[in-house]
Amino acid sequence: MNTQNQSYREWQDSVVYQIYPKSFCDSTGNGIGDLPGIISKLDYLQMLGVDYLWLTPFYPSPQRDNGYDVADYCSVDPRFGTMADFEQLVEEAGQRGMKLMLDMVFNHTSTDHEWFQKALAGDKTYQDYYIFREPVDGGAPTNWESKFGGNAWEYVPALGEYYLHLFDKTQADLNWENPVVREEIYKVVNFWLEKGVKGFRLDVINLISKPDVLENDNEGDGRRFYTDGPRIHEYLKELNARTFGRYDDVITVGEMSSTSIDNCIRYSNPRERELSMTFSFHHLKVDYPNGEKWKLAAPDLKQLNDLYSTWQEGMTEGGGWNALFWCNHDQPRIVSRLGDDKNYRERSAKMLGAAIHLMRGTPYIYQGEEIGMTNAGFTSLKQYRDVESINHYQLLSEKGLSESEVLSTLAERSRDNARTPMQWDDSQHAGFTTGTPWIEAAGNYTSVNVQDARENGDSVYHFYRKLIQLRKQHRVIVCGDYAAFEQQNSDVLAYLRAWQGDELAVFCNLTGDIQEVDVRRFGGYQVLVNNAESVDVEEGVLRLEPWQVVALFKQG
Ligand code: TEU
Repeated sequence: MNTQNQSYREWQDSVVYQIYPKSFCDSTGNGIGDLPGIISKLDYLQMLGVDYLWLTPFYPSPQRDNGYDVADYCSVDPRFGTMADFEQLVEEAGQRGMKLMLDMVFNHTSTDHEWFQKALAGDKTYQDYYIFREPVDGGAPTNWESKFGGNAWEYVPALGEYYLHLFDKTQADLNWENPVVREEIYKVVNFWLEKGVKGFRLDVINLISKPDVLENDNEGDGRRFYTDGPRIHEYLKELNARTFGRYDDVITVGEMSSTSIDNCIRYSNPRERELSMTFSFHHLKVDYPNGEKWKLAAPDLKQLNDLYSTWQEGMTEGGGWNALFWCNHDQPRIVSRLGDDKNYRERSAKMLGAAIHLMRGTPYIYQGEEIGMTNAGFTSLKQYRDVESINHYQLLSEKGLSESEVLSTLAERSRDNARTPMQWDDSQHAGFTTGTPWIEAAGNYTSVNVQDARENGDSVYHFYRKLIQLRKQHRVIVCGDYAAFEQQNSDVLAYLRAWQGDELAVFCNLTGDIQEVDVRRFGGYQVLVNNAESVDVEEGVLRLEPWQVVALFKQG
């Protein structure tokens, strides 16, 4: 695909850093991370070189789903600080050249939200803010399943009706068909725009449009009826026009569950005036046998290769824009999941970082990924905090798995793997808090921490700094097209980037074994990236060490 005629927007050489405030840095000693804690680490983030800071929800919430159950969209939960703290964060980040991206959870509210409380009290106006339905055959209106397990409807005896919750029963789905609800949403976005926010991450935004008629799904869990739903593009165009689309310096990213390339092109092609870019998750399901998250299997590397080719080439062809990521607050740590966090932790972490940072799109770094943080290593249910994980402990036990099988599954799949405290140094609780942390730190913080990473010039941290700098130095990384490098070995992720004569060839060994690639056509190219001691090319054959990444570059 020739990308010469595509125009590029200023933000497209940017990198976003995701902060999970609850686990980032606690300034008060109450064991919970907070906004002043983030402010205290802005120099570290500036040194890393990131452009946007995406904060997951810090709004008032009962914390049933760690803030994705919002009880008030336009204020700060006291456990995280005050609105003055937020305003200071915007100001001080701006002084360091960084902008704030906030997480907007518009598919559902907490059942503690005053809107839902008024609905429960019988106020018809507010009942129409949600999706209430009469029982069908004496039971739930449909057989749809919650993504956290169980049925997706909750019965309210006082009303004699059910309400829909695609997630936890304390997260009631909003009725986007109702124009009054949409107006409420626009007020929220404009409130934060007026606070100087320059980015928005839209939580499961492609689930907001439900069909007029809700029916049983006899082929699945119901997602085919509401995913990329009937009016989703209409809603996003209206949201864009009434809020962030009125600014030319605000970026948006939609979290798109179970979506398609065609939809993501429509969501992110600038001609559509919907969003700037999209998160899709297919590449993070290559270790889900038959798409089942709670079953363990080795990753399918051929599927991973194919997915990257189709999504990179497909989105480029259609003028869409990918968010590039491995980690977030819902995903296990990638160095544990796809790398080797025992024998090659730093090298495999660097390889995985380079694999996506040299692709076409906007890279997202999740807190701790830049120092190669690993999964939590929890061995007991009492260490877990995540509602989804705790639900599945019960569900897997009911399916007959033994205690050790259940705990082994949680240890690999739990979202808590990403939510352990950021590891700042080797002091107690990894320097995250002087109190008792709301969740235990991973046991390796004495050797895996920011202090060591900054002092070690060969650390994952300094490698990520270089990746971020390369994106700003070489337009081929931002603007270049993408083509899979034709080779039959799926244990190597290999691709080519080209832009106005510049060429970049990237070779990632996805395994702990030595791999060989024919690179005769790249003779004379310079080594731009290498995470091992040396680059071994003999007679046109590149010999990749375990977990080695090599990027070869030719100036046009
Ligand atoms: O995640 C939606 C989502 O698709 C994942 O949560 C996934 O379904 C879940 O982890 C089961 O594997 C967003 C937020 O990122 C997540 O933290 C929230 O729990 C969820 O929406 C509900 O708001």
